[in-house]
Parts: sequence; C-alpha cells; structure tokens
Amino acid sequence: MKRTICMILLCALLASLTACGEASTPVDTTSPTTTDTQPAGEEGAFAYREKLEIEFPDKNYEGREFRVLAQDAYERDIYVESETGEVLNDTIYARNQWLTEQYNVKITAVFEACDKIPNTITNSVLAGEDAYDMISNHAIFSGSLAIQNVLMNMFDVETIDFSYPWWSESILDSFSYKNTALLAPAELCLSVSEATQCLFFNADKAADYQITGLYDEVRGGTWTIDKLISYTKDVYVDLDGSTTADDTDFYGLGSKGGHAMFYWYAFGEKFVEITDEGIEPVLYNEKVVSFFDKILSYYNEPGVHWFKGSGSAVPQFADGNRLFAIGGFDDVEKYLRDMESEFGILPLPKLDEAQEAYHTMAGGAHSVIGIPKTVSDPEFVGLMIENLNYYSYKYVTPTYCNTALKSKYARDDDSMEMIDLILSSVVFDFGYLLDNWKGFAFIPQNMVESGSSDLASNYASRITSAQEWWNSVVEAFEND
Ligand SMILES: [Ca+2]
Repeated sequence: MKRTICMILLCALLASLTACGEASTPVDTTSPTTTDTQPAGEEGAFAYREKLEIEFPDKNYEGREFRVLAQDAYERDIYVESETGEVLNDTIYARNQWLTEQYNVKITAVFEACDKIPNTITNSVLAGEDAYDMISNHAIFSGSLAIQNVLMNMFDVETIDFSYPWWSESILDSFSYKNTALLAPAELCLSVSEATQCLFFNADKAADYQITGLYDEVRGGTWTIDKLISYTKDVYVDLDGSTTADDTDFYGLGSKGGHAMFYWYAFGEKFVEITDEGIEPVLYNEKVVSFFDKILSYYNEPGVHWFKGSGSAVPQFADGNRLFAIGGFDDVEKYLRDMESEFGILPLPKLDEAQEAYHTMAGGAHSVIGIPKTVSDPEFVGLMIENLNYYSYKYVTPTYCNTALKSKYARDDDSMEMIDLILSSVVFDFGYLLDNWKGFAFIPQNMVESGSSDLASNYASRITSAQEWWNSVVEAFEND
C-alpha cells in the first residue's frame, strides 16, 4: 500500500510540478573567518523579535558536523558562501557563523533537486545509514516522505520545543496527525516567508480612484472580500483603445485561476478536517456553495483579469496596469524593485467583519524540514534546528522584510506592519500539501478556469475518490 501511494504521489508530482534543478554539489559551509555576528538592530515592526532571549544548553560538540540535505532551488535557506556586503546574505552568513562558534560545530550541506531528495533519503534510511541530520525540501515533494516510514517524529525530539514562537499553531495543526509530526515548515528556511501570499496595491492609482485608508481598514478588521470587490470589479480602462479586454489594459485586480483557492484559506477554511477518526475532505455544503458563488461571479467582473495555469500576475502590476494584484513575497524581489509607482502590501481580505483574523497561505514550493529516522543523536539535531530557528526569527526574517520586501519609497513603514501580520497569519493545510490532485483543493482553480458553474456535479463526481484517497493517507500514517 505504501509503495503504491508513493508511486502515485511521485508520478503526479513529477507530471505536474515545475522541475527544480539538477545540481548535486557537496558544500562545506564552514569558513575559517570569524565575524562580528550580530547585525545592527532594526527599529519598527519586528523590534519585538530582537527582544526575545532564549537560554539554550551550553554544549561543545568539538567540531561535529551538522549534515543537511537540502533542495537546490533554495540554497540560502541553509547556506550562503561568504559575506558579500548585501545585508540579507550577510545576515544568513552571520547566523551560520554564530552557530558554528556557539557550539563548535560545522554545517555541511548537500544540495539536490527537490524531486530527487525523497529517493535519496529513503534509500539512505532503508540502507540503515546515518548520513544526514536534517532534510530541507520542497513541501509538496516531501509529502511522499511522510508516508515512507523514514522520518522521525519531531515530538519525540527533546530539544525541539513546539512552544517557541516560530512554531505556529497552524504548523502543529497541519503537519501532525495523532501526535506525529514528520515534517514542518521551519523559520530557518527563508523560503517559507518567500512563498507567503499577499495582495499588492498600487498606491498612486488607489489615490486616483479615491481609495484611501487601506491599512486602517486592515487594522480595524474591516478589510473584507466585499470591500476588495467594490474597489476593483468595475475598474477597467481600455488602454490601447482596441475595444477588447487585453492583458495590457488596466484592471482592478490581476490574478490567475490558481489563486481561487487562496480565498478559501483567507476565509479561515481548509480542504480537510483532521479528527481522531481520520482525515475527512470538506464536503459540499452551504459554505462551499456561497464561497463559489462569490468567487466565480467576482472573477467574471470586467475589473478582474486572470489567466490559466502557472505564472505571476505581478509583472503587469509592476508595469502599472493593475490596481491590485495577488502574488507572493518573492514577487517583490523579482518584479517590484524598479516599479515606478509606490506599492503597498495587504493581507488577503476576510470573508466578513465577523471573521476574527486574517489568513493567508504559502505556495507549496517552500522548504519543510524533517529528521531521518536513522539519526543517532536527535538531541544534537534538535538543538541545531532550534538555534537556527531562533537566530532566523530574530534577525534573518526581519532583515528579509526590511530589505527585500521594502518598497523603494522607504517611508512605507505601514507595509512592514502588514508583512509582520501576514507572516504570522500563514495557514498550512494538510489538505493542500497531501492533496495529490485527488481531494478538493484544486476544484476552485478548475471551476474558474473551466468557466463551469456546476459545482454540485463537480463535487459529486469526486467525492468517492477523494474519500478513498484520504483513507489511504490515514492508513499510511497509522502504520508508520
Ligand atoms: Ca484593449
């Protein structure tokens, strides 16, 4: 059974996901250079993080290696080669130097393509080798590992403390089943922040449309889907005078079909419910129906531009052709550095004002960490992980937000406050990470992209296979 599930998972993933690099280069991350490791503090939204002080056990590991196997698409999750004068790079470098000096350890990393890591680690563990202390790999590709019986339950590692502030409640809810946590998104992996989704707005255009006080709406809890719809649904300008709606015209919202599921998370929902009895897909119900009514009709408005398949809606936003756009934090570094207009960052809206909090999701390519079952000293590994998390929480994530995510109009401190709010509201969902295109997580995308409105039959045709799929996942976990 396990093998079947894994093959299905892997085949589907290989067929559906972007390839993730080929290189497999061993790297020694330790440099003989010592540095002044504490970067200068940043005042503002993240100042509270620097105040956190945790006393970890005092240990001298006498040069022991901390051996990491990591996805090559996000090397800087684990390692940067040297100081370059670029603040984020140097903060990551300083983190590793700090760990090295604190414990007399040596971080060594091997980078591989994300689709190869599950096999590498499975073969290694099944051969009884204690070859790696930690893996750090693409979240969805790692899903197959969770059902291979090769990873350690992190709840059993005494030096990992899930009450530390970087382990969110959502991580515990979504990555554990019956007190077993085999994988987790960790603060030490910057890619988790980079994959975080948000809503960008063009501040200059917003002023033209008399849209003001957006940050105050967020703070006041009144930033809702109906507000977003009212600000965007009729915003359309035929820029080229072609009398047809082209990609290059001006729209209220830039998006893609794949974003439709984001609203489900933003409204505080998930695609599965984990109970003591098992994992149940969320069924066709009144809430689901009203969700689809709202999003499908919104995505048919003239002010919404969306496209099918993969890609980003942010380049056209960067060109000034969208009032709002949905994208990831990594889009800022990729596309918004040289944007002429001022832009701001907002959380995805709530369903209504009664909803208690904002929620967002992280795209599935970010790293999650796991500890191979064959590790002989899990306490050492846990201590390394938590120290890297600690330093990353205090310095690396705030530095990322204060440099990579900052608009060139540096006066925009509100954005930093929003970024902090968004990061602390990320929702992880078992029902997305292990969906394997058999559950319901991709129905919103399918419905938008197909233009179908027959939700009832869409659900009815899939419910049996969805339930079978989740039953098989449960079986695999319980036999682990
Ligand atoms: Ca046109």
